[in-house]
Amino acid sequence: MTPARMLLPALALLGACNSSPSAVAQNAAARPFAVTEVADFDSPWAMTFLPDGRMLVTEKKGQLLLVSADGKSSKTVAGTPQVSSAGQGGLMDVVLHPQFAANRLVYLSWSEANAEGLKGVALGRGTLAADGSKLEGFQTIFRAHPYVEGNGHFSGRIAFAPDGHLFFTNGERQKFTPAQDPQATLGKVLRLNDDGTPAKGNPLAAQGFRPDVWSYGHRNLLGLTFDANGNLWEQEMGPKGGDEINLIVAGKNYGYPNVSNGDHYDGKDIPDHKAGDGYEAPKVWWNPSISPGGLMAYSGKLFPEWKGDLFLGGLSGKALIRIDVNGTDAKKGDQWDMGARIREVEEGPDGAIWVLEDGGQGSQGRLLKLTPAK
Ligand SMILES: [Ca+2]
Ligand SMILES: [Ca+2]
Repeated sequence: MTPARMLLPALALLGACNSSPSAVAQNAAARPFAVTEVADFDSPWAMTFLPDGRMLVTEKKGQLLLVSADGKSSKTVAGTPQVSSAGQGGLMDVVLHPQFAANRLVYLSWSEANAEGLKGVALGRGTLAADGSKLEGFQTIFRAHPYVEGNGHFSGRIAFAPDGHLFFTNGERQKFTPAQDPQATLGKVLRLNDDGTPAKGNPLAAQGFRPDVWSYGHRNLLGLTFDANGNLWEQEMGPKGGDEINLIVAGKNYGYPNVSNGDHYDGKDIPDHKAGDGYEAPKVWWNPSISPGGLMAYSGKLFPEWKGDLFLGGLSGKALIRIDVNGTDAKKGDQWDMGARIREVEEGPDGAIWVLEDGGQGSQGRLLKLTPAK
C-alpha cells in the first residue's frame, strides 16, 4: 500500500472542497517572512532579474515590461512577438541568456496560432536595446510540433543548463497521448542549443524519437530549474490529485497518460506509479491538487536554512510552497497560505524571495518581495 492510498480516507473528506479555506488552513504555517508589495500587473506570467537589479515581467496578453528595481516605474519593451492570448495561452516565460551581460539576449515563450487556426507554443530571442526600449532582431527559433486545436497546456518554461544548453517544456495540449508519441514535442522536456536547434547527444534519438527530446510522458510542465548541483527539477500540473515535482533524468518516461498518482478529471482511473513499471515516479505529489506555478532553486543568503531547497507557487492552492531537497531526494517542506493564486517564484539579487500573483478575474497580480521576519 502506497502512502497515497493510505491517505485516501482522510483526503476523501477534503475532496469535495479542494480549495476551501479549511483545507488551506490545515497546511498553513506561521509565515517566517515579511511581505512587501512592490508593484502590480495585468495577469503576469513570469519574471526574471537583469544583472543591475531591474526586472523583466511578462503579462499574458502579450506585454513585456522592464521594471525598476524598486518596482515604482515600468515601461513596455517593444519588438515582442504577436501572441494568441486565450485560455491558458499568451506571452509566457522570460529568461536571460547565461552570457546576457555580454550579448543582451532575452528569450521569450508564447502561444500562437498558425494559418489554419491551430495553436502551439513557440520560443524566440532578441537583443535588449541599451536603453531597454525594445528587443532588436527578435526571431522565432523553435515551434512545438504539432500545432493542435485548443487553448490549454502549452507549458513553455525555459531553463539554461550550467553547460549552456537550453531546456524547454512543451505541454501535451490536453490531448493525452502525444506525451508518449516519439514524433511530437508535446508532453516533453526538450534540450536545445541556444539558437533553438536540437542539441547533440540527446538520449532518445536512437530509439526513433525526435532529436530534441530529453524526457517524455509529461502533462503540463509549468516550472523548470537547475539547482546548484546541476540537477534539473520540473513541476507539472497533473490530472486530479496528481500534481508533481520530478527530477528530470535524460531519456526517462514520466508516465503520462499511462500512469499517474492522480486520476482523470472526468473520474476515469489512471494506474498509480509503482516500482518496476518502467516509468519514472514523481519525487513529490499532491492530493488534493495545488495547481503549481513556477519553480525556483534557492541559493541566497537571506534565508540560509533554505539553501538548496525548491520553491513554487500554488494557483488553486493559493500558497507558497517549499520543497526540502537533499541531493536528488525531495520531500514536502512548508506550505504558506498567500491568499492569492501564485504563478511565479524568483530569487532576487540579495537573496529575497519574489513572487508574482496570477491576478485575473478583475484583480491585478501583485509582485511581492519576501524578506526574513524581524
Ligand atoms: Ca522566472
Ligand atoms: Ca492514479
